Amino acid sequence: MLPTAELHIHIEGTLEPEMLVRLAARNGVKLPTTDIDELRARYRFTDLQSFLDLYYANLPVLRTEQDFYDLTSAYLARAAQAGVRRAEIFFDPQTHLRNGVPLEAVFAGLSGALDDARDISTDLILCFLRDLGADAAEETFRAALPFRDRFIGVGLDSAEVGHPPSLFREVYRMAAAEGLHRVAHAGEEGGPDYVWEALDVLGVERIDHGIRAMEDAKLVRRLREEQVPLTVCPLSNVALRVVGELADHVLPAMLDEGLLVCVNSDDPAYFGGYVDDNFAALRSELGLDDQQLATLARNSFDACFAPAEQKARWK
Ligand code: ES4
Ligand code: ZN
Repeated sequence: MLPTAELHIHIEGTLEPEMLVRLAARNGVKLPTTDIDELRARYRFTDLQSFLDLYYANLPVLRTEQDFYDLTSAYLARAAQAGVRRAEIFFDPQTHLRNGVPLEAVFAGLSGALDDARDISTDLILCFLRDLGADAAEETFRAALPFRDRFIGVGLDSAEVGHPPSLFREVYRMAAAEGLHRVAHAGEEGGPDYVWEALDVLGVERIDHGIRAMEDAKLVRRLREEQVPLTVCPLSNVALRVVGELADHVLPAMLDEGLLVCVNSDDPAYFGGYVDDNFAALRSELGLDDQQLATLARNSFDACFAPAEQKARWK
């Protein structure tokens, strides 16, 4: 197993159908079906929005601190098996607030599970839902400030097109002033202009996805010269039909261009696998060799926000 860091993982996207059914029963939440096979059959998508619709529809089963603890513990156990030594975990507080769960319960469950994970280095990144707009993001950020020491950065996710990074200039300025790291989803369904904006307007240190940056040669040069990390999620891109099939993926071209790309699972319960499954698919379906896979793993440690002495140990 190749040791790696996982830098693009939505904890809500690790909700396997079995856990969904267990939490629904525990909390008295009604599901359309409790048949695992039927639930899994619904995990099929035509685009990002069709995935997000199901992802948000499932999340009301998360109600208590214990639910967040159990979800996160299950991910960390599976990630350790996948060779993950370092995980920087996204969470979507706005979803849970909308579902009536207080931030205290979300943070307590997540950070409780991180504290109990002995074999894996972890931190949290708070994501704003871009389709809820900038005012909601700022309000969420202020509400999260009492928990400032529980997360190391902010991100931007959910429906991309029509919600460009530049709308979020102010909340990213507030996050920078707090000394937080900044990342953003860009260039998944949105074009290269979204990647430019994330860099120039939000000042992000990493781009999540970024595969459509390959359509803009000037942007590729910028990403290479500044060695901006790109957290690519191959199985996610296939599941959401951002690419036709894995054999068509631009990841090998990104490596050839000298970009700092790494491999991640995004929403593994929904997209057909964890980070080890992504690595295996890159080998079997894209023909990446040991050296290329090792480069991807090494890049992930370069790209992570852990202290330098920890990074040196992993590499
Ligand atoms: C997401 Cl794949 C993806 N893209 C954008 N937002 C997300 N939230 C969870 N998964
Ligand atoms: Zn994502």
